[in-house]
Order: sequence, then C-alpha cells, then structure tokens
Amino acid sequence: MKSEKLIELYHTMVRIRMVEERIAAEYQYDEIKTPIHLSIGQEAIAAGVCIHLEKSDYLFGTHRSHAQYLAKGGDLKKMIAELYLRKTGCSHGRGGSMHLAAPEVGIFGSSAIVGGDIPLGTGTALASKLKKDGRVTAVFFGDGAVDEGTFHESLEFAALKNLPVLYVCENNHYAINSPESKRHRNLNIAQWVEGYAVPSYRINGNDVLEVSEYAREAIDDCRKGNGPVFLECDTYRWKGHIGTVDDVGNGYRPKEEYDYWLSKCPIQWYRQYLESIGLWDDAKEKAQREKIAAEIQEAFEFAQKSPKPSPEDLMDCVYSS
Ligand SMILES: Cc1ncc(C[n+]2csc(CCOP(=O)(O)OP(=O)(O)O)c2C)c(N)n1
Ligand SMILES: [Mg+2]
Repeated sequence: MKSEKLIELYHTMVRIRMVEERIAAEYQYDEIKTPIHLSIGQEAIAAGVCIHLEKSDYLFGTHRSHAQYLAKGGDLKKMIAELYLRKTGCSHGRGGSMHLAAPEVGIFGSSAIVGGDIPLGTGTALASKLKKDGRVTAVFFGDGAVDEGTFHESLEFAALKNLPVLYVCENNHYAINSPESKRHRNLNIAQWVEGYAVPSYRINGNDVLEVSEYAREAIDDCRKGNGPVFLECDTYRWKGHIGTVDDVGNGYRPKEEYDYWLSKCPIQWYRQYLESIGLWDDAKEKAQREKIAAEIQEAFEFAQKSPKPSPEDLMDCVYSS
C-alpha cells in the first residue's frame, strides 16, 4: 500500500477517536439530545474497510455507526448537528445518532433495529446486480445481529444470487451486557457462515492493515461478481454499551478482559508501526491532532448555532399516498 494510503488509515482512525472523545466530553451538558453508542476501540474496522470503497458504493450501519459514517466520507458538521437534533443535521434532526444518512456518499442509512440494516444492504446489492451499476454494498453490524433471522435469511439470499455485498461483523463480544459465550455454542461466527457457501474470514479487527487487506480482496471479488463475502472482525468497545458510562466498574465486564483489550489499542499499535517504517513522528502527530481538533471545534460550533426544527417543519419528509 502506498505511503499516503497508510497515513490515511491512521488519520481516519485518529479522527474518529477524537470526534467521539469530544462527543463524550460534551454529553454531560445534556445538549446532545440523542442516545449515543461510541465506537472507541473499534476504529480500525471502519477505516480498513471504507478506504477501499468508492464514493458511489453503498454503506449501511447500526446504532453504533459514527465510525462508518466518518470513514465513508459523511460530513462531520452534519453528523454533529444531527446529534444535537438540529435542522442542519444529516437526517434533518429527526434521526439522532442511530439514524445517520448521507446518500451523497452512499450512506443510505443506519438503523437502530438490530439486524435491520442487513436485508436493506442485501437489497441495494440486488439492485446493483440487476442494474449492472458496478457498485458494492458494505453492511456493518455487531455480533448481536447474527442472532437475528434477518442475518441468516439475507446471507442465504445473497449467496444464492451472488450479490456484490460485503458483510462486516464487528464482533466486540457483547450485545449490551450479554457476552457472546452466553448466546452462542459455536463462538466462531465465520464458521457458521461457511454453511451458506459464502467465503468468510475471521480476522483481527484491531489491526487496520489486516482489515484493509481482507477488505480490499473482498471488495474486488464483489465488484467482479464473485460476492458476497463475510468478515468477522474481532474487537472490543471501550465504553459501556450506551452513553459515556463505564460498564466495567459495575461488574458487567471483567476488569482483566477490559485491560487486555486496552493494551490492544488499534491506534497506538498502528502509530508505532508507522514510526517504525519512518512515516510518522511526534511533529506530524501534533500537526495532525491540531488540524482535526480545529475541524471538530468548527463542527460543534456549527451544530450548537444551528436552528432546531420548528413545528411548521413537522410534515416535511413525511409521505402519504
Ligand atoms: C430487533 C432488536 N432487538 C433488540 C434491540 C435492543 N438492542 C439494542 S442494541 C442491542 C445489542 C446489539 O449488540 P451488537 O449487535 O453486538 O452491537 P454492539 O452494540 O455490540 O455494537 C440490543 C439487543 C434492538 N434495538 N433491536
Ligand atoms: Mg456486540
């Protein structure tokens, strides 16, 4: 991979982390009127996959989609405005954090219904195949979504029709407070998927190079008509399921497990790698952080100054026959 692309992967991850840290810091003031699910700790997956997607490719996400929205090129100002439920938000202030959309860059929406985005993404992949438009769809979801019928029905259908869709399971090993071991007998989800005759890979979701390598091949395969492909990305969320609270102190997750995963920080590891090959240093780090911090500041000011939806707007975007 070229140096610029290696640096772009790092920039994407750091930007996601800094945006989410700022959201977490602002959340205490109760001006952000939406539930939030942070991806801190899981940044490598969105960065590694989205770097290989074209702007016109489709992306669908879940309740935890800030990372994917940003990595696919969604507008930061509009995302923050959506969190503040302002008119200028990417969903006009009607969706909040769990319903991000940016059709101009292929983000057709994220859904709070666990497993709900999987058939939607399978549908755009079917449309692409019928229209021969060369687009690939990437659908992101968690390990909790594989417990839903929509996952299995979609995989069966996509396999049968050879659809150009990349299924990306962000396996952070928890669905709210339920550990994977309490929900599955076979903990290797990629192995289940083999039953649908879909190429499936279990990879290190905290290693952005590994994610990027598998995603590149998978997206190429989909574009050539050899889809679908399934990636199970092993990872961990640092924050509690929802909001900014910690769910380790209250005993939902073991401290040793949490500490182990903190030591596997995708950003720290990758920065060391870039330094070891001479592509990064402290000065570059400082400059990058300053630039991103300024961009974030501007986005928050834009959101906070934006108008709230008014009662007259109530019927906008509502369809009736
Ligand atoms: C159909 C449905 N069932 C239950 C819920 C409640 N719920 C919200 S998030 C969640 C857990 C999702 O876990 P996972 O898919 O692993 O995603 P993660 O939060 O770990 O990223 C559940 C059960 C829901 N939103 N939709
Ligand atoms: Mg999960």
